[in-house]
Amino acid sequence: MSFLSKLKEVFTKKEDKAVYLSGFQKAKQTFGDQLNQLEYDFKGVDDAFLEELTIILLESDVGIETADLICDKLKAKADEYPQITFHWTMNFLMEIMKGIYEEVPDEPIRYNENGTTVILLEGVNGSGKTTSAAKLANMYMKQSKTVAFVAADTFRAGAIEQLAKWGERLDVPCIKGRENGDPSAAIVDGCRFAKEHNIDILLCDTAGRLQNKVNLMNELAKMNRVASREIEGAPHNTWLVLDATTGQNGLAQAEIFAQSTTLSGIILTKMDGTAKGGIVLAIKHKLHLPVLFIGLGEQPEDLRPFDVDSYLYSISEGLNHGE
Ligand SMILES: Nc1nc2c(ncn2[C@@H]2O[C@H](COP(=O)(O)OP(=O)(O)O)[C@@H](O)[C@H]2O)c(=O)[nH]1
Ligand SMILES: [Mg+2]
Repeated sequence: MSFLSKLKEVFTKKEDKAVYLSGFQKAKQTFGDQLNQLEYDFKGVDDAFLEELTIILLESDVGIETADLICDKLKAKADEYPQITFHWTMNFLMEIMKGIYEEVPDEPIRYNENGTTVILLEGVNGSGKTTSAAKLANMYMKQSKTVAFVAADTFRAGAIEQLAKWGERLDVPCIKGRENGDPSAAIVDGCRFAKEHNIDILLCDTAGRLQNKVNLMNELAKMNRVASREIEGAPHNTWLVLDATTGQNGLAQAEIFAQSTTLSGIILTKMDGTAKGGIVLAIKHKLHLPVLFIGLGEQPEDLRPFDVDSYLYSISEGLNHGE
C-alpha cells in the first residue's frame, strides 16, 4: 500500500477530520493544490521539477534549509527509480516530510502526579497566549481537571483584565498580577493558590517582551526559579505560543525564546488564517520542538492536539486522487 493510501486510511479514523480539513484549507491551497499543478509537465525528478517544488515548499513556509533537505532526500529516492511516476514522487515526498517530523521523537506533556501541574505560556504580544490559556482551560476542564489562571502579563495594559474576563466566562479562578508589577510575584501567588485549592492545572499567561534577550532570559529564569520553589518540578511545561501567520519571522522568535529558556513545546495559533502550513516542519526540524496544539479560531473550543498524520493529510488532500 502506498504512503498516501495509508495516510488516508489513518486519517479516516481520526476524530477531528472536519476541523483539520477546514483549518488547513488555505494551507492546502498553497501546498497540495500547487503540487498537483506540477503533474502536467512532469518528466521525472529533474532540476526543473525540484526548482518548482522548492518554490512551493518556500511558499508554504517550510524554510530554505528544510526545503533543501526535502529536495535532496527526494532526489536520492527518485534516483533509485528511473521511471518514477508523478504519483510515486508525491508518495515519497509526503513520506519524507513525515520522516523529517518524526526524526526526533516528541517528548510527551509532563504532568505532576503529586499535585499541581504548572504550565507557562510564553511568546510575543499578539501571538495568542491569553486566548490559548482560555482554550487550554476549556480542554482540561472537559477532562474533569480543575484549572486556574495566573495573569502574569503585567506589562501590557489591559492584559490582566483580558484573562480575568475569560476566567469569568469559563468559571476559572484567575490570580491577577499587579499592572507594571513583577510577573514572578504573580506566579508565586498563583502557585500558592493552586496548592491551597488542589488545582490540577495552573495556566500562567506571561508577558512577551523580546526587545532585549538578556532581560528576557533573566525574566524567564526568575519565573522558573520562583515556580520551582513553590511547587516541585515546576514549571512542568513551558510552551511557546507562536502565530503561524508570522511565518519565518515566527521561527526567528522561537529561536530566541529557545535560547533564553527551556521550551517543551509549541502552540501554533491562527492556523485557520494562514496559507503557510509548512512552519510546523521548520519548527520541528530546526528547533526539535514538538507542535503540541494548533489554534484554529478565536473561541475556547478552537484548539486541537497536533497530529502529524492529520496535518499531512489535510495539507495534501488533493494528492490522494489519481492512484
Ligand atoms: N483566527 C484566530 N485568531 C486567534 C487565534 N488565537 C488567538 N487569536 C486572536 O489573536 C489576537 C491576539 O490574541 P491574544 O490571546 O490576546 O494574544 P496575546 O497578546 O499573546 O495574549 C486576538 O484577537 C485573538 O482572538 C487562533 O487560533 N485563530
Ligand atoms: Mg495576552
